[in-house]
Amino acid sequence: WYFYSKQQDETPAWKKVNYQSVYKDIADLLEDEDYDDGSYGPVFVRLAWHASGTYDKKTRTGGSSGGTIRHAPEAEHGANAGLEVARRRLEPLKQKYRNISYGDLYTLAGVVGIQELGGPTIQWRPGRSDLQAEACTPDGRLPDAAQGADHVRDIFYRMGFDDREIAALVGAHALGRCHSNRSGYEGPWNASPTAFTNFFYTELLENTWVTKKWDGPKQFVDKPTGAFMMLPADMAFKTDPRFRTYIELYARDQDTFFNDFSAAFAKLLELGVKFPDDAPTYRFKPLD
Ligand code: HIF
Repeated sequence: WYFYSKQQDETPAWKKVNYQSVYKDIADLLEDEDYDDGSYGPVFVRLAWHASGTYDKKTRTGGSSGGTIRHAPEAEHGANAGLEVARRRLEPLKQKYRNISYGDLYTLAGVVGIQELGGPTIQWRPGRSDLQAEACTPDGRLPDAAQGADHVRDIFYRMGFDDREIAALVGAHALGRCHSNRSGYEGPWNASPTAFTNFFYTELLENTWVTKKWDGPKQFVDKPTGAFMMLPADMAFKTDPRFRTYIELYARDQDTFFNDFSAAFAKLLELGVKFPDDAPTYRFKPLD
C-alpha cells in the first residue's frame, strides 16, 4: 500500500480538480440582486484581466500564473481597487476545491463571466501554480484610464498584443460599470451592463460624448442623457485612426467581434503561464 499511496500523492494538484464543477459553482455565484446591476460577472472579468495583464514579454514576468493579485502589494495597487470584492466572493470555492490554484480560479471566473453573460466561448486551460508575495509585479503595469492611445499601445504591446487584438479586447467595456469609490470614475458604458454585446463600439461611434461636469476625474458622458460614460482611454479608440478602423468593423459585425474577442481574451489569460504538457483545453458550455 506504500507504493500505492505514494503514487497517489504524485498526482499534481491541478489534476485533482473537476473544472466543469468549478465552472458551475462560479456561475451560481454570479447573480445577486443587491450587488451592482445584479451580477458579479463584470467584476470577475475585471479580476481575470487584472490578474493577467501585468505580463511583460521582455522579462517574462507577471501574468496570472502565480495568482499574485491576491497578495499585497499587488492587491493594493491603485488599478486593482475594488477587486477584493470579487476575490472575497470566490474564496469559498478555493476552500471547497483545495487543489485549484488562485490563478486558475480567477481566470476561470473571467471565462464564466463572459460566457454566462452571453459572450463567446473562451478556451481555457488549467495548471497555473500559486506563488507567494515576492512574485508580485511592480505597480504601473496596468493601463491608466486618464491617458490616450500611445499609453494604451505601450501597455498592450508590452504584453504582446497588436492593434486589432487591443481593439477587440476593449469591447469588454460593454460589461459592468465604473465606481467612484474604486477607480474614481462613475457609471456604466451602456444600458445593458450585464450582457456581453458589441454595444461598446456602437455607443462609442453613435453617441456624442461630452466632458462630464463634476468634481471627479475627467470622463465623458453621452449627450443629452448623461446616463452612459467613456473613459479618456476609451475615447482614444474613436480618435486614433488605426484603432478606429477596427471599432467600425466590430460595431457593424458582431460575429467578427465575438471571434476576435474570444481569441484575444484566451491569449490574455495565458500570458506568461507555463502549462503542464498534458493540460487539456476546455471549451465550457454555457449553463443556460
Ligand atoms: Fe477595464 N476598467 N480597462 N478592461 N474593466 C474598468 C472597469 C472594467 C481600463 C480601465 C477601467 C479592459 C481595459 C481597460 C473591465 C474589463 C476590461 C474601470 C472602472 C476602469 C477605470 C473600475 C471601477 O471603478 O470599478 C483601461 C484604462 C483599459 C485599457 C483600455 C479590458 C478590455 C476592455 C482588457 C477588459 O477586459 C470590466 C469588465 C470592468 C467593469 C468592472 C465592474 O466592476 O463592473
